[in-house]
Amino acid sequence: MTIQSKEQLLSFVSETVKTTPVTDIHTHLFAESFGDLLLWGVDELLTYHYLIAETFRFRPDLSYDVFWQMSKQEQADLIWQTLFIEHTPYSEACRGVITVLNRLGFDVSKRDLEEYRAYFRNVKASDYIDRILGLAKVKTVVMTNDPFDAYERGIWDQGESVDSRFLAALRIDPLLNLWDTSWSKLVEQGYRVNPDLSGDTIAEIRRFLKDWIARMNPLYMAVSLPNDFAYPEDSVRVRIIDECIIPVAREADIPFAMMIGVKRKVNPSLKDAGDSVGKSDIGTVERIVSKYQDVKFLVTMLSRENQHELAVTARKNRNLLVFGCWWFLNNPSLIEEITRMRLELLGGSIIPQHSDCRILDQLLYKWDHSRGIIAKVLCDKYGDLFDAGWRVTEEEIRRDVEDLLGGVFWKFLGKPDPAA
Ligand code: RAT
Ligand code: ZN
Repeated sequence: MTIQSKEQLLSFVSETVKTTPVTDIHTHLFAESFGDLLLWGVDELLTYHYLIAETFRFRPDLSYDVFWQMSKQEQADLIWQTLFIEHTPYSEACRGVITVLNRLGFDVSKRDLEEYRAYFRNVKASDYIDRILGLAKVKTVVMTNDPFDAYERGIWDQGESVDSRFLAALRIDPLLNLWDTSWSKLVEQGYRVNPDLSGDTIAEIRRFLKDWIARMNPLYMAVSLPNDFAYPEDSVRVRIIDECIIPVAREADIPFAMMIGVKRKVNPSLKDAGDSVGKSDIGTVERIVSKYQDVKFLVTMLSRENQHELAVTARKNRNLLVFGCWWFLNNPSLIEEITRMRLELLGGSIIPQHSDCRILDQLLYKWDHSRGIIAKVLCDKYGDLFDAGWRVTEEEIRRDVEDLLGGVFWKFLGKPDPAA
């Protein structure tokens, strides 16, 4: 049905963005069968590493050691007291907690942390997964699966049936960023590798990747890379990319996802919260994606300064799909600016957002907040076309939104959306 009034257009766009189920292409969430790796509940929400960093800013006298020796509940109490009671929780990560509690039906005006805790004591993980995925309208979650993690390896080795709503991504950071220590972990797993890449090492790394692809059936291989990642370069990292990752990605027909721009451990005392951001050289992305046009690349960059040139690079290379507003960019003002710019340069051939959730409950806020912004930007774009006399149908809007919230990803992979 063709939409005839602007008012009707804007309300239909907003409603469609709000209700269309999402494929969340990068998270740190896990299916229930992964046991302790699946995090959920109010104490996990409060001890999210984004909030830990914010808490230390208001507690100049708090020793890092003292904090890390506290129990999770003690840490959560301190964070609640510092960020929510002694200050107003308007940072995006704080606001997220409030959105989650509100969406779960709690009276947040009571500020009663014990009441929220009491609820979680009586909830079963499987019911909670259903509840959160349902409320957040997330149909598929892509996990971050680490073959270097002994606990996780154990789960894959048991080969338990995996919840089809949770799909795998093979994460290979240690291989590309910490070869000095990770080569020995490959040896422990039975691969004949040498620290200097001599002998069978290259073939054995390929065998390692192919074995894990066979075991996990990942949608892509992924790595986070430092802001000074350079390509080409005479380095172990680049040799492994050229001689292992690229041929395996080609053969398995899965993308290589590069998340570029992290400065790891600028403050090691903060642990997971101690990483930062740096500007990267877009030439690195340009050179690698144009050299391997028969390989698919999913790319996100961490610094705001790289966003425009990344979008332009995607215009030139159809094997490059830009995704998400990552980590320090996952804030309303930046999501809006970046989404607007990407739609203007690339139309709908983008994945505007992923959640990066570490705690299941966060799906509620990360997607609520992002959907609101995506809807706002889309309303402007459809509105501009309307003003120029272009008319769209409801079916066309549904098609466009479904594409942005998952369809583009599945088409890029060349796979049917299993949840469709
Ligand atoms: O956003 C985050 O939680 C970061 O700590 C990282 O996990 C980042 O998203 C990554 O995947 O490396
Ligand atoms: Zn992540």
